[in-house]
Amino acid sequence: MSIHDFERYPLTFGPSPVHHLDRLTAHLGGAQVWAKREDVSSGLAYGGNKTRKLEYIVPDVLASGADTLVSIGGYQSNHTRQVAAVGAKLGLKVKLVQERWVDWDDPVNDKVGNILLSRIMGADTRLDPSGFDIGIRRSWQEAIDEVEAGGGTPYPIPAGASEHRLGGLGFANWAYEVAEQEQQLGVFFDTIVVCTVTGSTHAGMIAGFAALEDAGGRPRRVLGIDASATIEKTRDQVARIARNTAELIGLGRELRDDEITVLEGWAGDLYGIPVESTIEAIKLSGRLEGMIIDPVYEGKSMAGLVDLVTSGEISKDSTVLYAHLGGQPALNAYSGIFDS
Ligand code: 5PA
Repeated sequence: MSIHDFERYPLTFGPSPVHHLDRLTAHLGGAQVWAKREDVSSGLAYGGNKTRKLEYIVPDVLASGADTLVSIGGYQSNHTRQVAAVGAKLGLKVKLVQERWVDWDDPVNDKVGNILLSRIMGADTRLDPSGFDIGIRRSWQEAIDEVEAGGGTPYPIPAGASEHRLGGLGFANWAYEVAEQEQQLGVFFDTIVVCTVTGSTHAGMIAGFAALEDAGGRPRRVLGIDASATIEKTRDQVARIARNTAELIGLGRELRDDEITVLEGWAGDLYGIPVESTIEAIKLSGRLEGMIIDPVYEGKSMAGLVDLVTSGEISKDSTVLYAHLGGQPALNAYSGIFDS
């Protein structure tokens, strides 16, 4: 079994673009920094990393005969917005539990950005006062039960599509896509920087790059930057999903602990609350590259990249690939931090 044996339902335009961030690279004065853009690779409601994960889940949805996708996230979840878009595209109903994962008192937090888009696309959005947790939630189970009680057939998609058997495949394939793009561009990315919360993005990459390395590829580091602020849970979840995905794609060995690196230090104290380094990173990539990143995820992983490159922890002779996983619609709920 390899990644190529799994069916993929196309939801993206093709490989996501890869480009050099020349002004950011010059500003940081260290490693060469490139980006791979999940935020501009799909026509479905601005895309993002879940769209790529869902490409490997949709065949299972269609085979199941389900008529309703049921998923969960915060009020400003990018994941639930992408589930809403995929449901619209497939002609399925969508039920979303939107929990109060972030204690952020912007008055339009539950009205603009991602949740607004999900509503436009016809999803049934249900607000729930529960706080942040990447685990399996009762409210999600209740929503699934309700669909059944109403005579429907639910297809449950967990938070971030992570705790799903196939959840790691999208980014295992991302690794193969990177290897092909490297051939075309004549570069080698020795370091990958990726934001991690529910884990299957980072985990899929770990499994995919391990398989490439075992097939004779050069070794590289895949650095996950925690944005959950619940580091132990996220580390465990990344390790578990990476190992499951590795088995699924036929790695044929156990992943070593040193292949699973989740770094802490840029999440702040709470999921969803930007700290100074997040805001600086957002302004930096906006001003230098016109590249927009968000305060919940990508701003935190970019803050990590900036520090790691500046400190030389990612060395000057490195070529680093920043995984831009989307997420910009949430900015609308954070206008207060940029109003001066
Ligand atoms: C998210 C997740 P993982 O959850 O796969 O670790 O990905 C982290 C991540 N960047 C990184 C962006 C823009 C993301 O949206 N978002 C979640 C959501 O509900 O949107 C799953 C948490």
